[in-house]
Amino acid sequence: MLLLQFSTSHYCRKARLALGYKRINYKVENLTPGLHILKVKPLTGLTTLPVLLPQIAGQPAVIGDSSRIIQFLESYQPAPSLFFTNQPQQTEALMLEDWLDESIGTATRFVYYHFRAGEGKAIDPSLSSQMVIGIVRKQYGINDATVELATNRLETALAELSNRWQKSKYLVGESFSVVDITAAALLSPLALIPKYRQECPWLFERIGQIHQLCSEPLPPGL
Ligand SMILES: N[C@@H](CCC(=O)N[C@@H](CS)C(=O)NCC(=O)O)C(=O)O
Repeated sequence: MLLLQFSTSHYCRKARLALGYKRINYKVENLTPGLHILKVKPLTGLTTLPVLLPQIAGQPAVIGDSSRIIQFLESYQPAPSLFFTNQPQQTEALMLEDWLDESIGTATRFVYYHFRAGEGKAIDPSLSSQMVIGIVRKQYGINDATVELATNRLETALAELSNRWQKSKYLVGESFSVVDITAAALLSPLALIPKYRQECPWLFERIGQIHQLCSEPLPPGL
């Protein structure tokens, strides 16, 4: 299998964690932001990464979007499973995955790029890095007002995740699932931000454990 990705993207990390958890061999191709559209749009009709090319006879040629990639992996190789056979738990898992994807992964992006352009500029002050950060901020409309909204959304999310992860090893039910993988991947960029490191040690401990379980190198900062 071939995973088309941006090496630093937290959504691509989510797909890698799932591939690693299922012990599926794959290769990655790192694309250049901006130019990636030339390759990706004709394949999926979308502009986003990750995209998985299974390259296996009888399987779909192309799968875009991290959630659909995990659905495919689950049907291609059901064990170990990231889904639930219990229907209410499966519904809860898919709803939480969607909330993490659509709301919290985006909020993390806003807070992370705001940090990298300001307080965290020293992480990589080079012109090329700051140019990329500037382009991302413009593309997504990242500014003081939108970052404040994103920070509030993250606060609610962290309260909910703390509640669930401190009660049990798993965010839903009694087994490791797509929800644990999604939260670990999409919140991992916060590991570089001192405020979150100080306030949420439990989060980074769990992110570290999940990376180990999925044989994925730790994210920057951990
Ligand atoms: N819902 C998508 C979101 C993926 C996403 O936002 N990817 C970003 C990188 S973190 C991307 O490809 N952005 C480039 C673009 O939108 O042109 C998924 O889960 O795969």
